[in-house]
Amino acid sequence: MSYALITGASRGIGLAIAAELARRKYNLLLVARSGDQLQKLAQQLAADHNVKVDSLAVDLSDAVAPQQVINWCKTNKYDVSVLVNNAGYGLSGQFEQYSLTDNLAMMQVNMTSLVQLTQLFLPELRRQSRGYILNIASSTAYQALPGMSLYAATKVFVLNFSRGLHHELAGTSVSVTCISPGATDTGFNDRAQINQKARDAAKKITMTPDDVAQQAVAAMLAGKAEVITGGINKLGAFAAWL
Ligand code: NJP
Repeated sequence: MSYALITGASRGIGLAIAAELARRKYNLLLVARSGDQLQKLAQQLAADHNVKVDSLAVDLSDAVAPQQVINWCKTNKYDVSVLVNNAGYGLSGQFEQYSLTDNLAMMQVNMTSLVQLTQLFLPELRRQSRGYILNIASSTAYQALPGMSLYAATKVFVLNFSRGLHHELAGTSVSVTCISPGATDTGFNDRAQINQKARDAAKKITMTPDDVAQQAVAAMLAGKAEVITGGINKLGAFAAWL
């Protein structure tokens, strides 16, 4: 079996997707910044699922990181048939409170690295008998989100880029799926420092990362264009909390 490469695999939804793919006997390539954590997870996933797992510590806010990722795959002769663009984070609060440097770093991780990795890996995916791209957008891509304006905009980008590419590649051996999770119990909201009222409300509708991962991988393998986990009605409530 060839390899599935997952960005943001050190915890949360990315780790759950990695485990779900391992359960389906994909070998894994785990990518994130936390190298020690990735190595521990690689050992555990390999032992639990009897698959090959390797990891690479890179910072995807660095524009050269995607090239480092593909160089690593080429050097090690890893055939990649699944690319999961999951790494991402949210800055919350007023747009003006963040520096341009902070905002550009989030845009690099959430959007530009995703585009770079997609561009770099597409020829490799086309060489496989079947290739998949799974992009993680967000429930916030479907509505204006005061308090997380730029984060939500990066996810609109991911959603519409994925939709377009899905149609461009229709009829080829590569399919593109975009999943938009609703609130998921990963600690994302704590790290984004979303206000307590919103965090408390989110807890009431939160899914587990495993739920999201199962739906995401099933949709990807079925070649679906777009899936929202959590439900659109619940999304409407989210904007009002911020
Ligand atoms: O987030 P979290 P989730 N370079 O914080 C990695 C979207 N989403 O699993 O680098 C490389 O637990 C980070 O690893 P590390 C969300 O926008 C979520 O909840 O070691 N990697 C970690 O593995 C995101 O796109 C919810 O710190 C970087 C991972 O990314 C995706 O789902 C709702 C990095 C983040 O794990 C996963 O989110 C929704 C960098 N510079 C969409 N920065 C939700 N949780 O409620 C971060 O609609 N990472």
